[in-house]
Amino acid sequence: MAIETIVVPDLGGAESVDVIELSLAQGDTVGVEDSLLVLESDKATMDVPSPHEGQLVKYLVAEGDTVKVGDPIAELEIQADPSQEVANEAAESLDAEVEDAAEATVAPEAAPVAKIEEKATEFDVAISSSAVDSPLADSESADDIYAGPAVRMLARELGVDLTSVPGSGPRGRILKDDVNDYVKRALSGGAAESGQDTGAGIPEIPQIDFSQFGEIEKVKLTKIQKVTANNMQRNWLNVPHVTQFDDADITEMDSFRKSLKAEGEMRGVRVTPVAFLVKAIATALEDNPGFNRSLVGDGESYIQKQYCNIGMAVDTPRGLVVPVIRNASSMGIWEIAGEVAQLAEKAREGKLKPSDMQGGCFTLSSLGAIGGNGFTPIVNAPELGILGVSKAQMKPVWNGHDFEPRLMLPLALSYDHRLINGGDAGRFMTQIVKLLSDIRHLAL
Ligand code: CAO
Repeated sequence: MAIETIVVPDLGGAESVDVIELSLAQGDTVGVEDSLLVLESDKATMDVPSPHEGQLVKYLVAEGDTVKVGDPIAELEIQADPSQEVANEAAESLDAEVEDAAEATVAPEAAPVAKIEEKATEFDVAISSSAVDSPLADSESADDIYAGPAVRMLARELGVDLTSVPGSGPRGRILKDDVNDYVKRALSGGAAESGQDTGAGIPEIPQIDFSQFGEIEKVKLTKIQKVTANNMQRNWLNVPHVTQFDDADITEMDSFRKSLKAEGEMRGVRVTPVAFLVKAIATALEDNPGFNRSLVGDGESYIQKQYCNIGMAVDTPRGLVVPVIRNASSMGIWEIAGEVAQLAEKAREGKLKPSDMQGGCFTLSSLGAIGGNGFTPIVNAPELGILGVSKAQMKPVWNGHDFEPRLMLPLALSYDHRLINGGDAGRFMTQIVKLLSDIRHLAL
């Protein structure tokens, strides 16, 4: 037997990373490819797989440490002369990982040395993660959970459904302590009382054999549909929603928009009401910074964002995606209109990268081109608010003397009532209505 020191492998460009999880306990037996620990950079989490079969002597780092390429991280006791068979096995499985990682649009140069899980916090959270996630994931929904292999193993041992466990780690990552706390709460009957449990105790919808009523077909959900389903349920259960409604008089805005048609044709840009909505939201977000926050998982603090990125829900044949328009408050209407069209096209062609869908502060969901009088959108947590926009219609509006035909745009603002109160929402909505009703204010 010999002692082998394992070092931090090539990190695909990241200079230093944090150790966020030690996957084994001292003395544990480890197989080739088993995760030794999990590292986290600004953009990704990485499982560091064991290159050998053996036993963990000790870790040379602790959770929370910062490490760089080549730093020693663990000592393994291994056979002095590992068989060629084992080495081949490792090489083969690393090759397989490269393919998996490439499929998941993760930087290919980083894949041979560490399993990389790109981060995402919005509707897209698992689009990038599942194909390179832990081999221990044992169910389809488990693929989309932000947790490392050791946590998944612990959850499996304890029979815990990770979709019900709120994560307290960075960006909601589920930690071992979260699983243990969940079990403790469940055993003491306190899971529901704590207000944090999102799944336990909810009666299941009965499974029905529909074929008894007629011909049926069972169709697999797309990846995006599965991610959307999980995120919608998570957000619906976690966020105490309130939805506030108003109508904006966009008569002038729409005639100005139409007057831009010829210039738009020259520029190759079509200006729809969505460009004005993005601009109005970005302006209101800057003036109402309370909406540009996110609650921290510990419930003790919030993050105040100084940047202003607006997510835009796009309806695609594969499902709903939310690309992000960056720094929207500093953009003009032409620029925003171009960005809206470009992102919508990329979304429909399935060409959005995970990074195109990250970093949103607030979401716009416009069903204006489709129809409807109104709807109550679900907050895209950890954002605090979402504006649902329905179809503008000519309506008779009382001007103090007569009814006038005006083009009215129905708006619905859903917000997270944990951080936003009705007064905040009223001011935010009133400003959006004012900006859309008199777009000269957008220039101020
Ligand atoms: N009222 C009336 N007409 C509207 C409108 C509104 N609120 N919003 C857009 N329109 C019009 C546009 O002006 C355009 O008509 P013209 O070319 O004659 O001017 C037409 O509708 C088509 O718009 P579009 O859909 O091509 O482009 P858009 O910029 O309005 O919207 C996008 C882009 C990506 C937001 C939209 O295509 C989309 O995917 N919406 C769906 C979002 C969604 O699914 N939300 C639900 C999420 S929660 O389940």
